[in-house]
Amino acid sequence: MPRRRIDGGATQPSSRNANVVIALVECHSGYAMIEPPLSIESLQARAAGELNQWTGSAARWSAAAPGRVNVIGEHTDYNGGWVLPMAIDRYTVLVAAPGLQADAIRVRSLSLGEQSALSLSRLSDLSDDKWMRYLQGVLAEYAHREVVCPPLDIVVASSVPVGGGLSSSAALALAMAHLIEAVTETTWSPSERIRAAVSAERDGAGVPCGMMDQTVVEQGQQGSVLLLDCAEDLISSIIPCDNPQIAWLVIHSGVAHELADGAYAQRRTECRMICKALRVDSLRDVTPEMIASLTPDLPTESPTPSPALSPRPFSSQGPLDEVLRRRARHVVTENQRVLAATEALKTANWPILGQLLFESHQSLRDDYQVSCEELDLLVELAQGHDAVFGARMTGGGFGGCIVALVNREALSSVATSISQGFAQQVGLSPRCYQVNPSAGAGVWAVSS
Ligand code: GAF
Repeated sequence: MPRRRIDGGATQPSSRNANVVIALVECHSGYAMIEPPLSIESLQARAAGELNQWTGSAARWSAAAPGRVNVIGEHTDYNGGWVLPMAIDRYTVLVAAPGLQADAIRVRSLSLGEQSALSLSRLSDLSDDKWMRYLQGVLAEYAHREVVCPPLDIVVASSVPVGGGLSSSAALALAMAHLIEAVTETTWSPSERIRAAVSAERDGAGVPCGMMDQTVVEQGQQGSVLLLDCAEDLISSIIPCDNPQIAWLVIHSGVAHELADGAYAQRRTECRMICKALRVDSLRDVTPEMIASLTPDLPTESPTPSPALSPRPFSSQGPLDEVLRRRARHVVTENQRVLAATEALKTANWPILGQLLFESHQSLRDDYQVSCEELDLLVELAQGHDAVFGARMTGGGFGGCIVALVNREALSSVATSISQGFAQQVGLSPRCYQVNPSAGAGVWAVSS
């Protein structure tokens, strides 16, 4: 699978050594280790300043939505399973003023350094700019139900890393939903907004995603993670996790994940094939015994992961293909891990929770095959540190970030040690963020 680095260069293991010297120089001059968060107010002030410079208008409306980190439960949402995500204190903020161009929504993104526009009378003509399609999709969902936005000039400022697997797209879509409601003086329910944002991602951006990201971005709770039951699309419990003993460290591999390029959709297809073979509606209904009965020869130890593995033609009568069995095993065991992790979180049993995170990563790497070398290296480096309880890739995969559960007292030394180990092997200092569980999306008053 082609991967793009955030800095635009190709991922070339062979070119790594050439970069080591540069990275080591960075090490000696001191890393800016953990990037401090930017408040919603400061993001809003930046965006409002830009809007004023660009159009001469003062910001009249504003909305904000957080990114998310999924603690555990990956690729289970579209299988009717369980997930355990939190909204985080990294935000996408939109500010807007009445538009100066008739029939147009004009948008300037400070984080992307790009500007784009779309026509309100032709919302179904997909924008050439992928990021614009999230806004367009949400506008179209509101327009279908007669909530018609007037022309607007919008500026986006964000501290959610793009391509990091931290749901920058769901944050953009849900901030837009709240902005439309502020402008049109409408109020939709959280589940209506979530559905609008999911449609924007599926139809506009072409990613056949589940509901996890949009649900937690909309309904996140300060200081807590959400246990979501994706069979019912509901929050099944809210679990406090702002314990002073621990910290959540997110480290970006520097590899931009691309969900729309086919591998995500391929995993969904594989899961549907398994359901057909087992004659069940969803993998939620599959037990380990059902897989075991079909896989007498499946080794306990996973083979070396091969990105080229893909399912062979499949007969619903015969035994499950090796690749499909592994996909099923990931989903079924991951659901069990989410429920076990929920108990560990409730009882503040960090060693058990940490172990479950490591096991989840292994399963995603070997059975579901959605990790990459850089994510594996980050998890391996985390595993070598005493103060790390557990770590795993988070989000859709194929790049993006890991999340590590860390003893808070040692947070800074963990970040330094993982960053240095990564820089020595890959030639790049990864970006590190300490994230805290935060509240979901909403309208944000414009400060004068
Ligand atoms: C992406 C998707 F958008 C989610 O719905 C979910 O499937 C996730 O990948 C994997 O757990 O973030």
